[in-house]
Amino acid sequence: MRISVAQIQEANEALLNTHRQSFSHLAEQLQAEGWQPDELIRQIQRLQIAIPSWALGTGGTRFGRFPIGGEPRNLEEKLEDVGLLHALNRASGAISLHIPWDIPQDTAHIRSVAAELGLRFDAVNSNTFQDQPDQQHSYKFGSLCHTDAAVRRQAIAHNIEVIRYGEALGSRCLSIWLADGSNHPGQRNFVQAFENTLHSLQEIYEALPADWWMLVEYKPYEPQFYATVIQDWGTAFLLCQKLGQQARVLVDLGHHLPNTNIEQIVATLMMEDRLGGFHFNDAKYGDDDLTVGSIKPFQLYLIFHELVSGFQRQGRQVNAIAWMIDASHNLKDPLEDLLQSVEAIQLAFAQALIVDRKALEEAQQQNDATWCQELIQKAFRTDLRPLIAEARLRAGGALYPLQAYRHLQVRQQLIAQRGRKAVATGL
Ligand code: PSV
Ligand code: MN
Repeated sequence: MRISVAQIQEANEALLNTHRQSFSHLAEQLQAEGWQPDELIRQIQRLQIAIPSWALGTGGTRFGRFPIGGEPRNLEEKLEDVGLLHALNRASGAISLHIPWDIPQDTAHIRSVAAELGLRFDAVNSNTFQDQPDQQHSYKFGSLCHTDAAVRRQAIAHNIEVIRYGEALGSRCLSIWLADGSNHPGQRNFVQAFENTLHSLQEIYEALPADWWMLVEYKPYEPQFYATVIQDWGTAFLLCQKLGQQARVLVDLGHHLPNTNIEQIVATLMMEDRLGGFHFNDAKYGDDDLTVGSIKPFQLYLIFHELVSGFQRQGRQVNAIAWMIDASHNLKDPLEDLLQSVEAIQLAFAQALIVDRKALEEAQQQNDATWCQELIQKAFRTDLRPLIAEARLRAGGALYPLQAYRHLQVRQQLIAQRGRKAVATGL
């Protein structure tokens, strides 16, 4: 299924007048504060968020899964779904693949389908946390950290294979998340596990094309509940430092223990120029993979405040790192959830763009805590939804993507085409 320009225009029709009024009011307000709405819009349009190929179907927990119907049955249909999102919001112009869940059989064909939909391939992800039916050695006791060199060799070879798929698709980074760790005190020698992981990563790093990045993702627990080899940003950072300039840390928002100051981690990684990418989601308790911005929108905004400050310091554009969503949709329609997530990311980014950084710096120097907080909260409390809608409108997208999605009955059509029982690969 494809969404045409005419369908988008038709969906926008009824909303145009109200939108014009609210946008012109907001634009005036922003201009009065010294911002240029056109420039803000250009920056918002530049931010493209990769959609994970594994999150287009309903997720589940170990207690069950409740498929919604019409889920993509193969990679082409996954591209088609991301194409639908991108047609609506013009901000989801990339897809991140997980291998072997989504092996591109015919890379030239898959590339041309993606190009036709205006999509590019973001990070390719390896998977050594599950055993595949045809694999020789098991990852039950780890992969890159394993005590047995043969298991490590198999996991290294898999990662190199993923790089090759990525090259054929035009991707520029390999994203590695390891489930390696232990469940029981004393089960594993920490030092040996770290060193094995480092040496395995070094071999993969050597196979990395010169213009690629290796993204190293950390996570404190799950599936291992006693110790995880790459448990936190410090461990990931240490590995990256030992590996070389092309290795960078990937921050998944759900991979922190409760109340961790993620924005401070982001600031430190940017200071050291080691931030490589993001997996956006939101969480209440653990790695809950909920809709971005649904639980802690203020935290998301503070993270973007550090990101924007960091990019401005470095003189870089916002598209300098890999932006991805990593979420699971257990109750909602995955496509609806992804539309909400992308919008939440855009909003937090836009709010961070209108922080008066000069005034903030002065207030910080004077230790004027009250005024610092005032400046930070002012931007967060400005309703920038009309600005995001205008950015979409100018790019040919829908003023209100979620409403347009429902109006066009996308899910019903996908069910009619693919069947009620179609279930996507993923977790
Ligand atoms: C692990 O929880 C993770 O965040 C990693 O990024 C995996 O690749 C992904 O989720 C699998 O769904
Ligand atoms: Mn992740």
